[in-house]
Amino acid sequence: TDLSTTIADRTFSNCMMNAAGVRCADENDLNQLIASPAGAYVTKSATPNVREGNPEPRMKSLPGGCINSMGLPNHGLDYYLDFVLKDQAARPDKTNLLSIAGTTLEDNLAMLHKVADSDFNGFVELNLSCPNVPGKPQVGYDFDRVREILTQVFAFYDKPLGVKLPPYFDLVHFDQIAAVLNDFPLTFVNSINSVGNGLVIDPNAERVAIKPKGGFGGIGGTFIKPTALANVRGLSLRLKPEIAIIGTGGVMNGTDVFEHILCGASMVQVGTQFGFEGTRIFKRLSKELSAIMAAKGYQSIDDFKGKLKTFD
Ligand code: FMN
Repeated sequence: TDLSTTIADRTFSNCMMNAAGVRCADENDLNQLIASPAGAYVTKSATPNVREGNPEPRMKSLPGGCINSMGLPNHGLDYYLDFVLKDQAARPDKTNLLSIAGTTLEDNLAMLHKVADSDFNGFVELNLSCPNVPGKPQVGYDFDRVREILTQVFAFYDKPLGVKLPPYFDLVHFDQIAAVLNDFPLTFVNSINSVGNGLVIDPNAERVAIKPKGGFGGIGGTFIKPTALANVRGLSLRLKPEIAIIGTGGVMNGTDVFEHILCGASMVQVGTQFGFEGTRIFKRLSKELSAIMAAKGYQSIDDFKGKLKTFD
């Protein structure tokens, strides 16, 4: 079976990759992804300068999921831009993703100017959904602000760019965000980031599980799959066809990848479970997805992408 996928004019040998923030923060992590069967990698969301992130404990693993409030610890844009440029020179036929997450519009514009002025020709993933910067709102929940940011970005940025979105929970919000996104030449949207501001507690200690923000944090893993699928499906039904969808959230096994693609994803990212298993997960997921496709007689992901059935 053929697990390759295409976004815009770029072909990826495998439709699975890591999700930003998990095992992609330094050269060692990224080189492991390069050596794996993943179809691409995305770098840890970068800010203009190095950030240490929030105090520990800032992440807690749970059976099948996790809560985190990392606070964007990263090496700063220059580090990741340098890495992707060197990789691009070594493997010019590969497309990878550079995630950026300014905590202000000015930071995002400054970083995008730097990327625009560089030789980077991969995809930028603009993270509009950082729930873990104390005191800052999630841009993705402010539709006018999203429009303002994208207006300023596309005024000068003309390389392939996508946005990483938080989850939406109301069908009217799907309509509203899609109406904004459809007005811009986006290459992709990535849905979803962590489900924001969950609370995990330790009943024995009668205490929260992580230190930042009084214990509130983003939820990932199996808990969030129905929300992720709803967002991939909801956006896939509303976005113009030129905007590809990257499906993220709750992927543990090949069936989960299959379901994301049925909902309309062209590429599927794995966060929490990739954190648990490391790069060998891509071999397992590929095997599991291939087995499902073979049993159903599907040769390529286009045979079932977006073809979810309803009762109507
Ligand atoms: N998403 C980003 O866009 N940028 C980040 O820097 C980022 N950091 C994360 C750090 C951790 C420890 C985790 C668990 C998630 C992070 N995420 C970040 C969100 C993931 O990319 C992903 O959208 C989310 O975890 C849902 O996928 P999952 O259910 O496979 O974990």
